[in-house]
Amino acid sequence: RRTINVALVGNPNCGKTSLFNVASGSHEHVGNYSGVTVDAKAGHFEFQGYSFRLIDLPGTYSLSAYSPEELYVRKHIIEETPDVIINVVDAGNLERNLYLTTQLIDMNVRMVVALNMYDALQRSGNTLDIKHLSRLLGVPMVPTISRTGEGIDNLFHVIIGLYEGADFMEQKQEIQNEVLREFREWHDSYVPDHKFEGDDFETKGYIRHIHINHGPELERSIDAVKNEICRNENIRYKYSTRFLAIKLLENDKDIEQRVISQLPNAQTIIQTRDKEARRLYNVLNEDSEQAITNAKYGFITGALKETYTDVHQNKEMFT
Ligand code: GDP
Ligand code: MG
Ligand code: K
Repeated sequence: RRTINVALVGNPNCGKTSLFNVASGSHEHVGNYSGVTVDAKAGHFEFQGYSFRLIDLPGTYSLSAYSPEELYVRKHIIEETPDVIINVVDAGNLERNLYLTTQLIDMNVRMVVALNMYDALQRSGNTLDIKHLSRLLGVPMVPTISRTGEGIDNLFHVIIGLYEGADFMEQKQEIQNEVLREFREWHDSYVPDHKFEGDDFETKGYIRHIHINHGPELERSIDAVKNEICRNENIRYKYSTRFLAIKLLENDKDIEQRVISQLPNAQTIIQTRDKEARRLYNVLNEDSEQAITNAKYGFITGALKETYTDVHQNKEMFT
């Protein structure tokens, strides 16, 4: 029986370790990383006839190369290639938490968002249109309360669906109904104009990968750098070349070193990056790293405007 490798990625204090404990039945200490050591805990468990290996990664706000935690998490994703990533998100702090989500989307990893601390969101009276936000991001989202364990089964049902992918329908007879129901529910809301049935599934595919749109100027530069990277036809990339292009435009030194040591046309790639960075500065009047950050927050703000209602803000409008 194959083991499904799953990694928990999310901001500090969003409930990763609590989720790890409740899913794996372990009793890891819930506390902040001291900052001195960076490591990850692994837990093993069985669910619905599947074996899982779950990794609790250190908390990060971003996937840049600015802290040991960020580098560690990124290295884990790139080198260990987990089958599915659980992006744990504090549902009460969406704007900040979804920034990391947009970077994971750039990496084109298979993932599900655990909308954790959902109890706090419910208590606040604020509302979130989960299905719509899930569609806008192109990522399935499952509300969870890792302190009590609510939603964790649903989360792992969706993970099984993601892992099984296109072969899932063929195997559906062998898979317990509960798994299929959860996954179908998510799928139907996720691709609303496409009903989940039979052969249709495989041809249309269920992963509707969405790029975060960074606006025309940035997208043009990302494409230019990406095209240069893709000239290496015989290189098989373990992760998204779009992610590489974005990281180069962010002046990410770690990715730059990887490109220089691994790609024969690194010099032309870096030259293209430099040329595009200068062009961007001229048209946008900000450096490319800042422009990318701003574009990502712009995307998040827009998505939340459509899906999130803050009761306190509404009240202010009437007083
Ligand atoms: P981590 O830093 O991401 O590993 O987060 P922890 O698992 O250490 O949790 C941080 C704090 O949030 C702890 O006090 C948890 O008890 C609490 N917590 C975790 N999940 C939930 C949840 O779903 N709801 C609520 N209300 N609190 C939670
Ligand atoms: Mg933790
Ligand atoms: K913590």
